[in-house]
Amino acid sequence: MRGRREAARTRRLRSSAARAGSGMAESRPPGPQATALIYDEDMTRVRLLWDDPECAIEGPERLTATYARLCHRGLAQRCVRLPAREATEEELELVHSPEYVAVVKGTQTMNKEELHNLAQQYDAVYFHPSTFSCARMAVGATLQLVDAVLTGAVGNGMALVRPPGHHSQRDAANGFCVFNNVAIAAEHAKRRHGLQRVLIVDWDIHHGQGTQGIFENDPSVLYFSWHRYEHQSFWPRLRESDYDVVGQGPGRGFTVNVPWNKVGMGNADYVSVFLHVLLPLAIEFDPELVLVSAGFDSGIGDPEGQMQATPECFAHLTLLLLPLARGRLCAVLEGGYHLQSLAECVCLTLQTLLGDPVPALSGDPAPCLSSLESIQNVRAAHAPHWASLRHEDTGPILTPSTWRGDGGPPSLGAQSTGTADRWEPLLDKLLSCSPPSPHTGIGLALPDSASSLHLPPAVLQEQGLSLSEEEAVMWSRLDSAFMQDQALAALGKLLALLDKILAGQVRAGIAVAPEVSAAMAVAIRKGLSWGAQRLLCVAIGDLDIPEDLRDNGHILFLNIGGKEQLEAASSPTCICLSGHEATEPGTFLLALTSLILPVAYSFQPELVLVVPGPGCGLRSLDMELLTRLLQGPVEGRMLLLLQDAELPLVEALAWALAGRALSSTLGPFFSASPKQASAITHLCRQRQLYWPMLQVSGNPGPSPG
Ligand code: Q9C
Ligand code: ZN
Repeated sequence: MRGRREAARTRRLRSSAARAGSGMAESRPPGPQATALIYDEDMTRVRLLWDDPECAIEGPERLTATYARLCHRGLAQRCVRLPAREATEEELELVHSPEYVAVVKGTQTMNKEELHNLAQQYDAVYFHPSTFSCARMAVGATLQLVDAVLTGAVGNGMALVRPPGHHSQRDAANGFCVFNNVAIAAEHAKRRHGLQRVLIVDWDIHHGQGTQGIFENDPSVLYFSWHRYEHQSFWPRLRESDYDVVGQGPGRGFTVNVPWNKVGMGNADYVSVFLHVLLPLAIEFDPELVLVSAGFDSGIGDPEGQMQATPECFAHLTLLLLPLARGRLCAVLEGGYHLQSLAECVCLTLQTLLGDPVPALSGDPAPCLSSLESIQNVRAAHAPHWASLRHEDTGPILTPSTWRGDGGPPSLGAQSTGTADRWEPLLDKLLSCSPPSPHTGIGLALPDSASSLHLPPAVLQEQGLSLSEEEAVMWSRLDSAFMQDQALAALGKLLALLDKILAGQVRAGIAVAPEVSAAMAVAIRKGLSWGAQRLLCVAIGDLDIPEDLRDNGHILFLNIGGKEQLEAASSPTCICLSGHEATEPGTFLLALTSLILPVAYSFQPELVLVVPGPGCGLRSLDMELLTRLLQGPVEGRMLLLLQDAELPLVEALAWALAGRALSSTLGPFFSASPKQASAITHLCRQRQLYWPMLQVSGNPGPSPG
């Protein structure tokens, strides 16, 4: 009997698998879900005319190689193409002085010697007769992108521009930068579109001291930058790049600097800084627009950065930013000097903007001691300015970043320094592998009564057969007398859907069941019987994991907002933040960034189950957010289990699984109650030895047990 059902299930599964894969590479028409790409060959005209090893790395092939790869991957074709334009002088003067604009304008008619002489007046800059036109176009391209996003013509986008902008100051060119593209765009968003809060995320490996200087007094622009610093020995070697420089006057707290004091920082270091520093502040700030100073010299292989973040890391960084400002994100190219690494990193960023699931993050999920010190220090420096950090006893600052002793602090190390060629063998491997071919198909297991939903494309509706009573007893371990026909039908569909997810035929799905705790136990047993080694179950509300599934080493159970469970305190695989206050917006957001996501990134699950159970007090927006972000650590393989009563959530969550922006902004900000905040802090400290991404300081945590 069971055999025949199984066979029938498999047949259905094969035929629908083909359907699930279709129709996913189509470009979207302009609209709030579309992604814009701006690229104009004119910006390849500017190039170095004389011998200068320092400037030679900033050449036209940076753009041509990147654009070629975007086309080769089929990514450029999926974007809405917007024309670039040259910014007006009035627009340049939103940030720059008329005198400086006139100086740059003068380069159009200069000869080589005059260009060279002018360049000597600045640090790490060259000029070309096309510099003025290209630099105006870099600004104009950025403004076109911002206008398209702010008018709703597109949802997000990227501008591939040269020259870069973030080192450029009101009166000076610097570090290959002529006009400050992103700073002008932020000013334009404020003045022309009336925005009150703009977030600038500068993930280039150099400090955007130009941008910082322009907005240091301005509380309407939150500027975040991480940068290679090495205790002030790395270019541009400025005291004002350190973590204790936080802005001035009304702008105090709105400049956030994360110095990297070692090279070799990798994926775990970058994601940790986003989770523990940038996101809490950005959520509290509640931006209306996110501008990314997207330099990829922070990527592996770059000769300037000497860091180790792989291209997928930029997919994760992008994913983590997309919930802000309802996804209104504009990425604008800054640095990036290893052509292959640059091109690949841009691909991963754009792919994420397009809503594709993010690939797994490789490498050790533990941040290094040096990055933990930076995290601790910047959190301590900002605790006075941000409610989301205030509850922390952030502890004393360990070592000032400017500390310079003999040979530096004792081996706190990220991996030791290496030359660019040391990475070449690894890089070739990393960059040559075929592009990820994401299964974007979503499956739904809904009651027959559910109909007329507005669902994303490539959704398949599961038709699985009802379970027999014997099967139901086997999977649920419950007496079948409690099982109604409806429940048997729901479990049958759930198992069929989970089969497809486990087999990789569908990436993610949603199942609705009348008894969600029984469904949860069934799904976990199914995952285990399939051979899952790491299964993360995030249960919200009053849900408990059956005795026989506890502590078997393959399941990590995270319960938010449930009843107090004393036994859980001693189990390493059971993490409970109890009490219904835990699902209030402020507390939940804090738990998400400081507990749920760090645990998930540390655990590296093969499958995530998300189960809003009885008494789940989460707003539907928070469910969307959880759905979107928890896909990061699991390559999108997620099954949501919903109670019948939650059926109205299906549409929004199906879109969240399919990669769409949140349906509204996260704001206004609520802060967690001090009691809840300290409960979260306590849990994080207690578990940080098992789950290293929970760490926020260089101090060792308590020993387990
Ligand atoms: N050896 C951008 O990435 N040279 N500018 C530093 C250190 C200047 C970088 C020399 C680097 C400028 C946009
Ligand atoms: Zn740079």
